[in-house]
Amino acid sequence: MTRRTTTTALCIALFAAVTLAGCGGGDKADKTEHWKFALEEIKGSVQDHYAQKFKQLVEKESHGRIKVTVYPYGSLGTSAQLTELVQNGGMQFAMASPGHLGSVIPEVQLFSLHYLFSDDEAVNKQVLADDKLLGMLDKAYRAKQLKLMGLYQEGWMVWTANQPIRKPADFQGVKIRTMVSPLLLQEYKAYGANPTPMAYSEVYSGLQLHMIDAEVNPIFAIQEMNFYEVQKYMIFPKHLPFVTSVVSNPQFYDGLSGQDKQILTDVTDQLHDYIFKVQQDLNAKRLKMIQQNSDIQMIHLTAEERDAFRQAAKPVRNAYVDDTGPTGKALLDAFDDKIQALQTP
Ligand code: 6CS
Repeated sequence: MTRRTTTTALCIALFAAVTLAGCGGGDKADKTEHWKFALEEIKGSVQDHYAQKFKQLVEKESHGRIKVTVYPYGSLGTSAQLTELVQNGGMQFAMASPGHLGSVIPEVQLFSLHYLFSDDEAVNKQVLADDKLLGMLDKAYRAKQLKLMGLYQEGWMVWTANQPIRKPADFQGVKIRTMVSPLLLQEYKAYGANPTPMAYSEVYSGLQLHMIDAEVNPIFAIQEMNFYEVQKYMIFPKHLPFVTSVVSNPQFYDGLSGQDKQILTDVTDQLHDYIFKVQQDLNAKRLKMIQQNSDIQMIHLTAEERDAFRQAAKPVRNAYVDDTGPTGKALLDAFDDKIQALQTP
C-alpha cells in the first residue's frame, strides 16, 4: 500500500523478534496500551465488522501489547456525543459519519451531496482512499480537534417510505428523517420534502408513531434497525453511498510511537479492502432477509427518474461552496477530478 514504508515495516518486524525500547517513538513502545473504539451502529453492522477486524489486526500486529475494546451503538450515546468523547480524549477512536459530523466540520458535507459519486462503487472506493483528498480533509478535521484515520462506504443509501417516490414532486410534504448535517436538509428541501433531523435510535419509534413518514439508510441498517417493518416501500435512487469516517484524538495520535502509527497505517490500509467486500456481502444478504420477512415493495428508479433528482439536487452544490468557501471548493474540485480520472478509460 502507498502509505507503508519499508523502514517502519522493518521496525515492526524487529519488534516481533526482540522486545525493543522503541522504534521512532521511544519509551512508549513496550507499555501495554488500552484503546477504546466507539461505534454509531449496533453489533453485526458494517461499522462493527470494521471495528472487530481493527481489534483483531491491531492486537495481532502489536503482539498483544495493545488491547482494543469496541463499544457498539447504544452504550455511549449519539453520534455527536461519540465525536465529543474523541475530541475530549475520553475515547481513542470512533466512527463519525459526515451525515452527523457536518454540523461540526462543514467541509465533510461533500459526502452528503447527491449524485456526486460515481455509480461504480469500486471507483468510489478508490476516491475515498485518495491521499490528496484525505490530506485536505484531515486539515479540516484537525481544526476541530479530530484526526482523520480513513473513509469508507457502507452501501448505497435507500429511501424507505409509505408511498412510492419516483420523482421530486412525490416528496412534496413528506416528512423524511435525516441525519443532522445542515446540507442534508437542503438536499431534501430541494426535492420539496420536509426533512426532519433525528437521532438514529429514535427513527423506528418515529416511523411507528407516524411522527415521520420516511427515512434514508443503507440496506443493512434498514434490516438491523427493523425500519422495513414500519414502511411500505424501499426506493433505490443510487444518489449517495453512505460514507463514514474513522476518527481519532489528535493529541493521542501525535503522541504514539512511530511503530504504533505504522501499525495503524497497516491496519487501516488492510481494512479499506476488507470492509468494501464486507459491506457488499452484508447488504446483499440483508436485502434477501428483508424480502423473506416482509412484503415491502421495491422501486428501482430508471435512468430518467434518477436524472430528475440529479437536476433538482444541483443547486445544493453551490450551497456547499457558499458554506465552506475556498476550502470546500478545492475539495469539491479535487473530488470531481479524481472521479473523472478514474472513470475515463
Ligand atoms: O442514520 C443514521 O443516523 C446512522 N446510519 C447508519 C447506517 N450509520 C450510523 C448513522 O448514525
